[in-house]
Amino acid sequence: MNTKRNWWRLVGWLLIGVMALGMLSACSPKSQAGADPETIAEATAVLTAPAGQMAGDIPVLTIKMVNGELSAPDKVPSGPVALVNESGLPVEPIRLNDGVTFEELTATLAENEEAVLDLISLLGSSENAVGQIIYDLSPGQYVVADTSEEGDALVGPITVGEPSGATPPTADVNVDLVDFNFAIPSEIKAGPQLWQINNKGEQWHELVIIKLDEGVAMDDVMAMIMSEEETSGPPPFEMVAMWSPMGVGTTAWVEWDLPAGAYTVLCFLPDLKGDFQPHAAHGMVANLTVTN
Ligand SMILES: [Cu+2]
Repeated sequence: MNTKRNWWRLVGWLLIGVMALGMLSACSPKSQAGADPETIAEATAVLTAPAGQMAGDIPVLTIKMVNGELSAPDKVPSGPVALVNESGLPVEPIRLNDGVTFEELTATLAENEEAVLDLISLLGSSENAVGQIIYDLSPGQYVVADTSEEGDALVGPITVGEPSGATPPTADVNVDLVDFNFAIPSEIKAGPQLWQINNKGEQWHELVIIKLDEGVAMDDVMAMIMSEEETSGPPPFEMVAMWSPMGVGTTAWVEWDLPAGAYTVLCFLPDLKGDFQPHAAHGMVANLTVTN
């Protein structure tokens, strides 16, 4: 018994990436059928991977595939932790809000997927990352979820405990996400650069880097985002890199290798505490020049 329900899609309406511009005009999230609790139970059955192998100074969280199931250690230290993903699937750690148990999460998934949003904080991830992503993990309970299109697996609970004392990486580019803006350098170097991304706002945020097509202005993109019309065809820009939604107070390090050029940085997430307009419409847009 293994119904393929993508529990991740319950937050899919929040993961408004460039691929889903048309969703921005939708006024409410679409509900999906419940996740199969047995699938989740199966996915959590294997917790055999060794914890705490060190990548330099920084402890690692290794995610593996064991007998077709995601496998994770049951404990890692707090502080900077490198995600070593050997599972072959795109995965992301997710923090359970204080007081929320793994059992409560899985039970809620089975009953009311939208309610899960009140139980968790996403940490973000990037498919464009060069090398390992490092998360600043605060103590608490975590799961790791398969974030692929067809994915439905979830492994946990992972307890994040005492601090390792590891030194956080030194970033080349430091970005704060706030309500509603980016504190970001206007110019950075081309080639591999380590970004430190901090959500210092009161809402979840994401960081999407796009390159506008020739002759397209940011106003055109905003008009498209704000349009009630169903959009068709490819968007008038190229998606260059993306850090997916991250919760309040979270920090992560990701290396991106951007070629020289002019880019736009923006956040498409809806203002859940306000008018549900995309954060970009409230000013969460910045220009970024990458130079050789
Ligand atoms: Cu935002």
